[in-house]
Amino acid sequence: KRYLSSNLKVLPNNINLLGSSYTRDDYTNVTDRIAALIGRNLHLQKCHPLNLVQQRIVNYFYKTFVNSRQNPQFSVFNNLSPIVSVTQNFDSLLIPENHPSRAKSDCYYINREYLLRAHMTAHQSELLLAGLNDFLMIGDVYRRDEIDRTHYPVFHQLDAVRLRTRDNLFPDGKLELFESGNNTSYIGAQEKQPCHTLTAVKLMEQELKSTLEGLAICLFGNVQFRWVDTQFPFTQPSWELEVFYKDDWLELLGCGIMKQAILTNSGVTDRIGWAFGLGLERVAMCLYQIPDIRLFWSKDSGFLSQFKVFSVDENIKYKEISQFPQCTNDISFWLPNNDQEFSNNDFYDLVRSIGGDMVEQVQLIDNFIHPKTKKTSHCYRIIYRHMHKTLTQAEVNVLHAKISETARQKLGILIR
Ligand code: FA5
Ligand code: MG
Repeated sequence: KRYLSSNLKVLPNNINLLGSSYTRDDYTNVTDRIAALIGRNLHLQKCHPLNLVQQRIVNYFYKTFVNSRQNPQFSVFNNLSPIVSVTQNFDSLLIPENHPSRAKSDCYYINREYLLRAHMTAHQSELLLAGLNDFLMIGDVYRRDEIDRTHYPVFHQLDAVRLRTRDNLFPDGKLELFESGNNTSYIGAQEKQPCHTLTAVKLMEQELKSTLEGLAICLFGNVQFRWVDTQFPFTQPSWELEVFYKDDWLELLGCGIMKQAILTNSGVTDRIGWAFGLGLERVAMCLYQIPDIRLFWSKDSGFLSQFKVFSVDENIKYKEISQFPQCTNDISFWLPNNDQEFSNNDFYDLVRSIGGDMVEQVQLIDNFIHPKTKKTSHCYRIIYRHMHKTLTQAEVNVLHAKISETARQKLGILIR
C-alpha cells in the first residue's frame, strides 16, 4: 500500500478501467474525471451529432470504393478499446523514443505500459497484421489539454488505411511499386520514401487527395480547400487538408503515404498504402454550427433532440439551448369520444400558447387503447425551461395545472 505522507490516506495501488485492473506507477496520470468519460462512446449513440457525422463519412467510403460485385471494400471498426499499449500508440508507428507526443504532460497514462489512446492510428498495425487492406477506425481519443470552446481532453477521430498492390496500380504489369537504392525524388517540396517508385507514390497521392477532396465536398458542399505540407513520423510525404469555413481556414485532417516499415513490420510486403486521420468534432461543429465542443457531452434533451433525424444527410442547424436546468412534468388523459376530433397538434398548440417560452419540448411518450372501454389514452412529457432564469418546481406546477385545466375545457379530454 502507498500512503500520502500528509494525512495517511490510502491511495489504491490499482486503477480500474473498463472492467480491468491496472497497477499504478510513477506514470499514472488518468484522473477520475477522465476515467468517468471512458465508455460513453458518443460516436455510437443514436442521433448524436458525432454519430451522424461518422455515418456520413462511412457512407461516403462505402459508396466510393466498391469491389467488382458492388460490395463496399472498406471494413469499419468503431468499437476498439481506448486502452492501448505504448507499443500500439507510439512504437508500432515509428514514433521516436524522445518524441514530444509521448510526454506525460500530453497523454493520459494508465501506467508505464498502457495509456488512453492519443489517436486512432494506434490501431493501424494490429489491423494490418490481421490482414486487412481497406479499413476505417473510429473512436474516442485522449489528450491532456485545456478546456475551452474548441478544446476538450477527449475528442473523436476517424482514421483510414487503404493498401494497393502492383496489380491494382499497374494493371498492364509494366511498372513497379518498389525500387532499391537511395532515390528520394521530390513530391512537391517533400522527399518520397526511397523504397517507393515515383510513379507509384504519385498515383497514391492522387487517389488519396481526390478521395479526401470528394469527402470534403460530400460533407460541406462546394467548399474551398487547400493542401498544406506537414510531417508525421508514420507517413511520408504528409499533408493536411484545410477547408475555408466561416472566414477561417480549419484543419480537417492529416494524411500521407504510409511508412513502408510499418507495413513490413506487420507482414505486408507487396503493397503500398495511404492513411489519414480526421477529427469528428471539427466536422460536426462546422456542419451543425455547434458553438462549443463541451456540448457534445451534454445529456440535455434540448441538445440531443435536435439531432433526431430520419436521414443522416438532413440539414440541421443547431439552436442554442438555455443554460438553466430543465423541469419535467408528465400529463396523461383519455381522448374525447370518437365523434370529437382530437389531434396531437391541438394539444401542442395549447401547451405553447399557455407555456410560451417556458416550454422547451412536448413529447408523446405513451399511447394505448383500453381493452374494455376502447378509449384512447395519451401521455405527454412537457419539458419546461426558461431562457433567463431557473424555474422552481412550484412555478412549473402552476403552469402545468393551467395547461391541464385548459385542455380539459377546450379539447374535451379527461385527465387520468
Ligand atoms: C493525428 O492524430 C494523426 N494520427 C493523423 C494521421 C493519421 C495522419 C494517419 C497521417 C496518417 P493530429 O494530431 O493532427 O494528427 O489530429 C488529426 C485531426 O484530429 C486534426 O486534423 C483535427 O481534425 C483533429 N484534432 C486534433 N486535435 C484536436 C483537438 N484538440 N480537438 C478537436 N479535434 C482535434
Ligand atoms: Mg494536426
